[in-house]
Amino acid sequence: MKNIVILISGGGSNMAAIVRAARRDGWNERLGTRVAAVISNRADAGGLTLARERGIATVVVDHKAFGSREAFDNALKAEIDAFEPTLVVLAGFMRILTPAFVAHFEGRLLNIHPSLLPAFPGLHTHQRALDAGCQVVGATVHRVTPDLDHGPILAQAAVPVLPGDSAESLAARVLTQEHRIYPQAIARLLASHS
Ligand code: NHR
Ligand code: GAR
Repeated sequence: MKNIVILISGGGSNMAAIVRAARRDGWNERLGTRVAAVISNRADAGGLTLARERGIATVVVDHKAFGSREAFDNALKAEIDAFEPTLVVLAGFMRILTPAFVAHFEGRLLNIHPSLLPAFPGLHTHQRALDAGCQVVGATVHRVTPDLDHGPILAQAAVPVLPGDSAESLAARVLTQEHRIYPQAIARLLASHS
């Protein structure tokens, strides 16, 4: 069985989209894959409730309980390793990961970022795209490397910026596309593993 571990910090709608696709498209039967666990750095992440409702194991590793990024990453690494994952999927996970953590999971770490990379790495992407006058924005699925939001691109989707858009309305339009391309990219990767 190939295990997927999903890391979240918030609402978990991308996580839920992946779980939905896994069940709808029979990843268990077709790809020998299951979502084994959802891990959050925040105990109050809404996505934890969604995961529990779906019968998925959940773990909290609170970054505030650790004195350094290295200490947090080591604890997180141990919790993830317990599930022997084939893929570790960042889905709205908000902590920058250390080079040692990234090296440990090399080739197994993916992220979805809410911009058309290489434009707008980092935070507040939608406001920055509006401020720059972008007419097209989107989301990118990429491999995680030590260099933030700069890993090889696996999938992208574009959406238009419409008159009167705010960062919030743009984020919502992009998010619906994230829910489509992230499960697709993961399924494609898993199929190529077997
Ligand atoms: N880690 C590495 N090494 N490489 C990447 O490409 C990563 C990563 C960790 C997370 C997601 C990324 C995004 O898609 C991601 C990609 C958090 C921050 C950030 O500044 C930036 C980018 C991303 C995630 N985080 C602050 C920090 O100090 C905390 C912000 C908060 O807690 O709200 O870690 O956008
Ligand atoms: C998504 O738009 C994701 O791309 C973004 O946060 C949202 C999480 O939503 N990720 C980042 O900004 C990472 N820094 P979700 O929790 O509902 O999946």
